[in-house]
Amino acid sequence: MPRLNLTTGGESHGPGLTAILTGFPAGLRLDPEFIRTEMRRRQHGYGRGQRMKIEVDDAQIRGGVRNGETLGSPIVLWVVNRDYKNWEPMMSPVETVPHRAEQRRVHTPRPGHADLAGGLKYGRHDLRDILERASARESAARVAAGAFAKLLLAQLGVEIKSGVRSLGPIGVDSPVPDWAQLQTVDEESPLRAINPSLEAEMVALVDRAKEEGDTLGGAVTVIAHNVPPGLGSHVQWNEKLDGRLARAVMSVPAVKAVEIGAALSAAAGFGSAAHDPIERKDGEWHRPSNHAGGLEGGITNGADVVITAYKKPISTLRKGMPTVDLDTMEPVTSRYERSDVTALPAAGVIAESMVALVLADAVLEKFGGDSMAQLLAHFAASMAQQRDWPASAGK
Ligand code: EPS
Repeated sequence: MPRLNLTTGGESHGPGLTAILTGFPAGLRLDPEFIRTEMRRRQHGYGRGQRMKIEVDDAQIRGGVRNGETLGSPIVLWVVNRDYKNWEPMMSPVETVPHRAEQRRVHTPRPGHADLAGGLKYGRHDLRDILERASARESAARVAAGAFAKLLLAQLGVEIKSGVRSLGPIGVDSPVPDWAQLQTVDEESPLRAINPSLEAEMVALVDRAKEEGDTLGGAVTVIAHNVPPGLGSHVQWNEKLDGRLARAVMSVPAVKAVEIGAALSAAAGFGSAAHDPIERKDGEWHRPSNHAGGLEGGITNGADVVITAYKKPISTLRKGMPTVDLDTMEPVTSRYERSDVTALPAAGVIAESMVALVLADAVLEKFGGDSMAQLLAHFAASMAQQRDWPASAGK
């Protein structure tokens, strides 16, 4: 991200998680209740494990904010792991624990998790040293930072929402949703399904997977509404906003594919069906469809930015998977470490946060400013110029 930078730190069962967000302008008034709600939204969802009953995630602000307003200095956030007390002293960063090596040491790498690749890379004796950081718990820190990005974007009128489009095989043929459909997603429903008529079937499938010791993935769609045209650029590969968004959304734990707009169906048909006609209505640019998902040439075109993330099933299965025991080098079944059956609704909230961070970064890149007042003034001037285009371009 050229303007913002987010670094997170912390292990799943360590004392807590830190997020440090730099490049954020001064003068944004915070809404603590909104930040809290975002953290709770990430914890919600049918199919989560016992951990979410232990944690009550909250982002404590440790820097970069004074009396409820950002200062322009690094925003420092701290999310406590309540579960840490159950893992002390084994997960203590400072205490030396006798026989630490034998305490819940992990030596059967789980297929699909970072265990084997991370163990090979970092040369650790205990795969817990890998899995503690690879755990999706880290995403709590991203959602905390993402709430700041969402609050910034809200000042420009940009809103972001998500919903579960499919779970396992249920809903795989659902069409790409639009903003109006996402507005109807019931935040309190078990799986935040976009099509509520699929919800009961989805819940039953989660129950079945749980009974069988298995896990599930699926697809979540995120839409950013009222995005100003002109974010990102066509001029250089790494400035294209579709690529920047795809990278950020792909980094959400277990996401293995990212689709912009209706890319999958577009790729299977003719160009005449894929592209969105250009119309001029009442002095405004109008597109009767949005197959492009709000991005053309790597630049936002004013339509809603639509991104679908495809998440593989969680890689910790109660029934285990074939693997090799690192102590004996013999084939065994992977050991079970408490986990979720599915975390799809949470993935939607994390993906929203990543989209918010990338869009906030692109907004700051285009409109600039060290304070919200400067940013909003530059934004208003730029939008006025765009409204008059092409006349404003002269001859
Ligand atoms: C998570 C916390 C973790 C997991 C989950 C996400 O808690 P624990 O490992 O203590 O049960 O529930 O992580 C994974 C599914 C994973 O594969 O890493 C959280 O806070 O989101």
